Amino acid sequence: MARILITSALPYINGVKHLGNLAGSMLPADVYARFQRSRGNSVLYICATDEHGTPAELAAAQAGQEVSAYCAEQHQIQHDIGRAFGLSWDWFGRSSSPQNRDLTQHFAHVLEQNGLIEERLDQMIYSRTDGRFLPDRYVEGTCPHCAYQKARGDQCDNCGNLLDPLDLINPYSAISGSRELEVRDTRHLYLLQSRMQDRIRAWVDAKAPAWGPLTRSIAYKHLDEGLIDRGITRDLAWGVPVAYQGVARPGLEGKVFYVWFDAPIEYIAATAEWADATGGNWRSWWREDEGALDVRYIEFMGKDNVAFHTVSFPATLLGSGEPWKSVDTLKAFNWLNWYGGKFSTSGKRGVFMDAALEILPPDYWRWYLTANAPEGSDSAFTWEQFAATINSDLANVLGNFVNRILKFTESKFEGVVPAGGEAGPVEQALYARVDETLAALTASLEAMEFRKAAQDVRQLWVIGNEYLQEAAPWTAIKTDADRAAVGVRTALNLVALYARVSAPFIPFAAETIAEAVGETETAWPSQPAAVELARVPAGLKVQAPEVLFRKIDDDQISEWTARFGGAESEAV
Ligand code: B3M
Ligand code: ZN
Repeated sequence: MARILITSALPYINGVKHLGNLAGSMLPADVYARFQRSRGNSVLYICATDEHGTPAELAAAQAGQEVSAYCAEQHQIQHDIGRAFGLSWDWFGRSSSPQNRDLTQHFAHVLEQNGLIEERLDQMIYSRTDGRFLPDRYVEGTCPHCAYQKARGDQCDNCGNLLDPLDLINPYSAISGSRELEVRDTRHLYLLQSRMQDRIRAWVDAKAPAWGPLTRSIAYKHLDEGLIDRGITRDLAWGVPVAYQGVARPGLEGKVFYVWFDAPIEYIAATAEWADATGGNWRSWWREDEGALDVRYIEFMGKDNVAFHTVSFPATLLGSGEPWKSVDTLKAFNWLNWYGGKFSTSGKRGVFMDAALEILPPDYWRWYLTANAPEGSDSAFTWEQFAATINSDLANVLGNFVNRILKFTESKFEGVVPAGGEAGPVEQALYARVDETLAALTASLEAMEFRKAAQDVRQLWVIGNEYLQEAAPWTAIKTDADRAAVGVRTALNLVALYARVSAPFIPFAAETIAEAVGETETAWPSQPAAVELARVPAGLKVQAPEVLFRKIDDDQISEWTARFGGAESEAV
């Protein structure tokens, strides 16, 4: 039994996430976690809300709430929606937890002891209008790399480059819009990444063979450009105080750590939150001197987060000189776009996780977003493609198969799995195809190739349809009762198999399908098809489920296009 630690990028606390966020981190992490659990492995899937920094402060201000109250409320909302999507986190923590405060302060402390943190007199943008410093997202302006006019102080959303607020051309305050900005002195801590260049490159060299091309290219781009020292504190009120064991660092009273310093540490701290709540042992997952040497650690995230996870977070972990577990496989995703443009909260473009569940059950989204995961390149959501995928894959291929054979069993065999007959050449041919496709599916999931995996599971459904077409028990029943019995029994066994192999993708429907044929086994199939397709016994009572998947019609497409925007709405 392998021990597999899974984390997905921590969603910012500033409001419900859109489908692009879900598709590029939490959903694939969940599919993978479910798959590995069903393989019998010991899986710990950890996520949390990222609650510090300017995104939290700005959103709370906009909502007219205290930051702490805002975060508590939004955390609960994100938690509940994630659960409604079937996200099977073992723990969904909060980066504002005491565990994260302690660990963040611990890391800063040991990094400083190791000579890797330096206090510097800094110049920061100060707004006279707002009466405060404007770190990171508090300042916006034109990107020096790509000329995008709404680049944020910490990163350009358009080209992805990390920025310093001082890099921005024509900066203005994100609070007041004021351009009355000046540069003032302020003291901050810097993590001396420049001194860790060789160590981090050696670490990347060792890990990169297990990464995909997207992750590798981003990691080496940053290494080749040369690592720069990074400010890890901010003039903000909300965050982890720059202190150690309750004592503020002299000269930096009232300041907090930078959100990107404490956020990845929350992967560890959320595991500690989980342990405190459940009695688990978090150190055995994270400390190589306490059992974590045999842990395989996999991170899921969008491409804009990769630099932080291949350079910055490793700098924290390696620089500590302590035996922390670091990532083995980093699975990065491109963007899911909305009709070729970006999702936009302010522009009301795109579907957000809460609205998605208002209009359709979670499995519809899970299936579409996995089958069209932005893996090799960006992918674009369109209602037309969404409807076509659901109607074809879920309603026609899977739903019809399940429904047809169960209805037939009800009408011709009183809902009881028929006895009699033996597998013949048609079944042998089916077994061979199932064996081959199941092996491909297992390999795709192991490799975290989610589009391919969705194609493979769909192919298994197709194979069932083709088998049923050929076995044609509705014809056989007129002349050969045994042949009809074998066909029906085999098809019902296919239904049971589908429940098991579809569960990582569409867990809710998979449960309904399993119940229909009395399948209680949830383990991933590991036996030859001849064995796996002989589990549902003759004599068992089965029952057709309520409609599994409803087709999406043109009226719905028009309605949703009007509600959520579509091709005709302006890109923002
Ligand atoms: N909250 C950014 C994002 O959601 C950030 C990820 C943190 S991962 C430690 O894209
Ligand atoms: Zn840019």
